[in-house]
Amino acid sequence: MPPQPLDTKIIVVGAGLAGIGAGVRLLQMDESDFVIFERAEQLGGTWRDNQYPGCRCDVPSHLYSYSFALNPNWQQTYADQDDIWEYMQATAERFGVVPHIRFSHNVLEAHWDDGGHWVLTTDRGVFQCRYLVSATGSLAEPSTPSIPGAGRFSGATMHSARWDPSQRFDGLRVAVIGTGASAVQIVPSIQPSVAHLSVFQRTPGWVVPHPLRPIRSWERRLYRRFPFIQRLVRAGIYWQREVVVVSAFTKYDGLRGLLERQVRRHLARQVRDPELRARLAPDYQLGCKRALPSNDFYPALCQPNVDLVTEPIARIEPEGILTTDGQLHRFDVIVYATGFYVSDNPMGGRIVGRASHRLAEATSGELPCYLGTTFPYFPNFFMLSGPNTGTGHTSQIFMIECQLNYVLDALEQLEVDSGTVFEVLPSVAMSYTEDLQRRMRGTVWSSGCASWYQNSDGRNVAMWPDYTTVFRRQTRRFDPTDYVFHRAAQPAPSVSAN
Ligand code: N01
Repeated sequence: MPPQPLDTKIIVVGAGLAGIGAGVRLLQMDESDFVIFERAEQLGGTWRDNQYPGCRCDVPSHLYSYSFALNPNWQQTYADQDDIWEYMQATAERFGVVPHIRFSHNVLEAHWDDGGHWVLTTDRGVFQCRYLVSATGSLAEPSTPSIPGAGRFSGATMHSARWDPSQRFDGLRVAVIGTGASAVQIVPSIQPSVAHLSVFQRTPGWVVPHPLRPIRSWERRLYRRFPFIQRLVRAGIYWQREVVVVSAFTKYDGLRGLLERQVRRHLARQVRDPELRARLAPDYQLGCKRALPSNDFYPALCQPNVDLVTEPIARIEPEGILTTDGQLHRFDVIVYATGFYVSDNPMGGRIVGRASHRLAEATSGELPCYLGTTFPYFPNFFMLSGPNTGTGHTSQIFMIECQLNYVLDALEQLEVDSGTVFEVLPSVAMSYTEDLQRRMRGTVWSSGCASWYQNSDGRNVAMWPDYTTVFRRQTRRFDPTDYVFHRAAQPAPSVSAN
């Protein structure tokens, strides 16, 4: 076991895309006094955890990579889970991040001690640091609904993000609960081998045509030889998505209507049965829930061994699932493709700032937040992929890199006076949050559907409501006038978030 650092300048929690990105950028600015705590034995975050069959990113590969580590070797225009996970491991190795990762260190609690430190209790000891960076990700904690009787089911169950590779499906009767991004990939992957598949749909998704294709070997050679060509392709994808998708989702209803008509044609082309088609047609705006690229989900639903169940689930019996119409559907396996705890991610309850405030108050929208990154009552703290930094149309890595620019600029400025403690001004965080929620009105995300983008009050705490260029501009520089500073070991400034 490596020696435990009792005190280190920076601790990053989580070795997923954000944590590895943070490690690379810290090393690039000659900062090596940091460790990354990772609860698992391997890095990779959501791309390590989601090993269900068919798992693939729905953002094009050339865009879904760090700007400092383009990958000319992507095999397909939309990379599968294996390739992304391998890319993450290769990037962490290549930039020297791996020696900084403390694997199998689960952070049980982190609290600010008012003496200028964060104190972290892990299952491998207690550590402290001056700056804490949370990079635990928003899609990290699988959510399995508490359906009455679930514990009495006599067959096998699994969540899409905790896939059991030893489970065989051949010849079995299988239920998939949910029709989100995970389900539309699982269903066509297992349908050919199962005896019978029932897909339990509560709300139909917008299933859009998938422009997936293999990247040819001559293209890969071209990207290896002339990296600027891959940069051009990447820029083209980025701008096309910004201009078309963000405009349609946030500003121009007419453009959204045009896209909706195209997507409805995809449904009409792929599902000939009018009764099934009607049950699959969404009755809310495109983009309100995450759009689901797939060319094989609808065809799988049309197969004779598949049925779509839209009757609500009443409870689970030892033999299967009972729906509210009194029908018992018998199964050997139940797959929960039911998503994640996002605004109510349990990690939020474990990070405790000044005056006993918990990060959960910020992630659930009770406390204001600044740039999705800093919060009142949380001194010397940064959160990556924090509230309202999510996007449905472009790469989350773009948003993470914007945040990293900001964090690194902050650290550089703060290190001029190394005893400084900083905290965002509540007035700044409040006016930022109010402005963001004001811009959210009139976007597709406020058009009335329910999704994981919202907290329990229906407030959208996940999505960025504008062009990502705006976020990049806002996070370019750390502006000290947005913050209050004091010396470590002095009493914290008296600030109120209200
Ligand atoms: O989860 P979801 P996911 N009874 O929350 C249903 C990313 N991702 O794992 O819509 C019955 O989207 C729920 O129904 P409803 C991506 O950001 C990306 O699929 O709430 N059904 C819904 O259909 C994505 O958005 C990729 O009415 C219940 C489903 O379960 C995010 O992860 C691939 C239920 C949950 O859908 C989450 O996707 C995979 C209940 N009690 C994931 N509770 C790609 O890049 C929930 N549901 C391709």
